Amino acid sequence: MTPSATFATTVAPPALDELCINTLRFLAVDMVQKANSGHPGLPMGSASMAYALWDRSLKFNPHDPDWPDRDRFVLSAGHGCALLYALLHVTGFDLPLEELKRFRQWGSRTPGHPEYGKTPGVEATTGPLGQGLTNAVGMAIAEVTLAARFNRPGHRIVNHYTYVLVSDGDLEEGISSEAGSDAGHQHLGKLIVLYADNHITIEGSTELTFTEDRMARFAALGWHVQKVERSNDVEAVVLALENAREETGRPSLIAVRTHIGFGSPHKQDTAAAHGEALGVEEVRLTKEGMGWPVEPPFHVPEEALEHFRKAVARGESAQSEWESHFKAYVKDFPDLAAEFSRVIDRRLPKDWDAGLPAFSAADGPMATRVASGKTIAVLGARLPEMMGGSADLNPSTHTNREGAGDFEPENWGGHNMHFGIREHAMGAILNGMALHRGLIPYGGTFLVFSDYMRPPMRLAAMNALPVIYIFTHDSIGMGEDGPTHQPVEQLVGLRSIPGMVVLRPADANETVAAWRIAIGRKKGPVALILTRQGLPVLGLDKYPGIPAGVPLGGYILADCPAGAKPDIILVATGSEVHLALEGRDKLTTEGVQARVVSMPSTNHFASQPDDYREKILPTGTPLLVIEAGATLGWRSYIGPQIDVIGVDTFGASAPGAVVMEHYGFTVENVCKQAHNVLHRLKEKA
Ligand SMILES: Cc1ncc(C[n+]2csc(CCOP(=O)(O)OP(=O)(O)O)c2C)c(N)n1
Repeated sequence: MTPSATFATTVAPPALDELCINTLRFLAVDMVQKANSGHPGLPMGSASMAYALWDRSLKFNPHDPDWPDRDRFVLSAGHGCALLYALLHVTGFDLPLEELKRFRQWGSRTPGHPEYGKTPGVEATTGPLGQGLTNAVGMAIAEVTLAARFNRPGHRIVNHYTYVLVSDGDLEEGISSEAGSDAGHQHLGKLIVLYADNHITIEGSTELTFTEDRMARFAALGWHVQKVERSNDVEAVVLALENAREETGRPSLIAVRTHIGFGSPHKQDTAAAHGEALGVEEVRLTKEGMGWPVEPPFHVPEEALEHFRKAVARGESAQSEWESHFKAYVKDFPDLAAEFSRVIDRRLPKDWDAGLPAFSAADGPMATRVASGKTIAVLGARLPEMMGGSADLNPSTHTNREGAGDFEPENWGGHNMHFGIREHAMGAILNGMALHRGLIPYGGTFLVFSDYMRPPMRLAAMNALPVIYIFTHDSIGMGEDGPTHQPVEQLVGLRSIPGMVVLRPADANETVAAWRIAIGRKKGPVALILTRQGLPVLGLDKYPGIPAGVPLGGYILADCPAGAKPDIILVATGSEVHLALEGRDKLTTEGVQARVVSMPSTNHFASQPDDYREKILPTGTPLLVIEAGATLGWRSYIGPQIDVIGVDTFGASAPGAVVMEHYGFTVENVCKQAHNVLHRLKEKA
């Protein structure tokens, strides 16, 4: 396969470029060496191409990292983050050199892999390979769809590129084919990928595992592909980037033949440069070999800093140019401009939830997936920023919005997305859309296939991204397709993701309440778990507590006669709530007083104050939990005799022993918690 273009010049970068590139290289080397942990090889090899992009084309303002029309840059090979932190520092983001010296330490702004929200200028949490590339596809989708919606002749207020730096690992991961296929199909011409083609992964040469013709593969996926043979040829990378931007109909892949650990006399082009500090002696030899002062570490030559910091003036001028365009836009299109600001700020319009349906018993039986579809139709009409679809299951997941148009190549104004049978990419694309801002992304599939998209869901939770999942066919109750399609362990699995709100509504009215929560949640994902089968509708006349009860996670749906103390509490979720209600009626005739608690969200219930939870599930009253899924997880409702030292939030970047201590895994804390349990039991006795 011949790439669309090959650049094989051998020009060494001019002196100032070289000084700047070496500044990046050695900042990364020193960060990893000081932490004695991290990945020096990729930064050393990729510094020149990153420099070519950041110095010559990337549109960004270090003093306003969130300016909406900036170009996006995603370091998909997140393990190489020392390079990103070095770039952010030298170009003038709020990342002082001190933070680079605290690389990978507790509480620093330079965690072991880039974390969105922790470091200004980091556009996405990356590290799990393939995710960043696919986030970037989502960002590029957001760009074209917002451009279609908001740009007007003479007014291009949405007009930026999405750049990504990937490694072999990113392209080996299967998700890159899903994402590449979708990006090629959608003609995302403003997506440009720089590939650090260094022929090395952890176990050695890519000859071991990765011998396909990558250029041919991406060309077949509909991409424009180019090769740059020499990584240090800044001008060749600059030219390839220009070509990529000129190619408007296809996304671009630029494979740059980089050298892992460039400059290290004993480690360059070997796996030894990948994932550990070079070592004091090798750092010395590398610096000497490249004419760099051995001491002090973290050396930033004034001339290089001065050059890098021009990014601030450049960025401020690009931003102010955009702002003056935007002012003119406000004048010509005041309503659209206000709408643009609203969606970028994630503000909901006034009365956004007016007109949501209220269902009556006569509407039933109705599957909650159907109620969800009806709710989406109403919400979508009021919230044009809602955009989503499913992994080829729209007719089953009820995720299609009538009249909202299809998002298709060159018809980017459509709201209905067709992700194809690509759940993994769908999850990561939704993350990219949310990261970009301006959209409320949602995606659907069968609950059992949520497993295929678990990695991006975990990242959505970690990044606190407002992404909505619509998972239907939610239990063995889905029937005939059998065990391969019947989810069992997925509910507990989703609930175990810190920050993921899981809602399994019992009927159509709980479904509406669940959607209200999902749309209102601006920080963090929500999974709606919906039935395939029809369910009776719990009319609001008989069950007026539903709208207020669902947001509490669990509430009393049907109680014992006034004043009576329940003999037992039936706790149920989703379709099993109806079983609990019928069971309660029968138990009453048998002389047993039963309360029915509907618990659409164990997460929300767990976060209610103790006295509320005690009111709903008084200590000592027997419980029977009814849920058509794995029973693991319900044990935490057993009572005061149980406590757990565990991890219910995402971890932190620091040496392992420090992390363990901060999370309470110490002898002192074990004893303290043991005393707490004993004390609680004594009090209850
Ligand atoms: C999904 C996933 N699997 C495994 C890893 C662990 N890992 C980190 S880097 C890497 C591969 C290294 O090769 P490459 O991507 O070429 O990076 P380079 O050696 O050029 O730094 C692996 C397997 C990961 N980060 N993400």
